[in-house]
Amino acid sequence: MRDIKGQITLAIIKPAAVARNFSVPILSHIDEAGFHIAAMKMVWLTRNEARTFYNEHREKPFFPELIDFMTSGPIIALILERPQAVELFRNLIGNTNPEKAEEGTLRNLFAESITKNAVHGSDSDDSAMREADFFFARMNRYYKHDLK
Ligand code: 3AN
Repeated sequence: MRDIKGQITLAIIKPAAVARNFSVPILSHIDEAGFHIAAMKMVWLTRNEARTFYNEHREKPFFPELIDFMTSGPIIALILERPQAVELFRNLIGNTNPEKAEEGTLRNLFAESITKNAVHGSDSDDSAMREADFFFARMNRYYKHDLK
């Protein structure tokens, strides 16, 4: 398997964005920004799964609301690949708070609120590897072959 650390990020299209049929427009933006979709699936997280995924936030006041929201409907999880994937995807999604997200960013275009903020993107290469493994436990299967 080639070394994918530093080349991938884990993205999630969150429940409200999926429910409002924003998935395809969001995927178009991701494609136009030059990311390769290495893996993709729609899943409805259990509360325990959501708690595990967001474990670092368990003490935060917004944690219960975050878990309620992230388990309110199906989500789309993606492994996105390109050089500098983490940083460039964070730029594409914009600030956590959609009111502060720059014009043209995914959260500016598709988010409703700081909780219902449309899209998740890993915040570091280590997080990307951990989060990709969370959703795609056998992710090495997606990387058997080099991309052309
Ligand atoms: P980001 O997703 O921009 O990296 P984090 O990791 O700080 O933001 O927070 C994870 C998620 O928790 C956010 N995407 C958002 O849904 C929620 N969140 C963060 N801060 C708040 C807040 N102050 N109030 C409500 N929800 C929040």
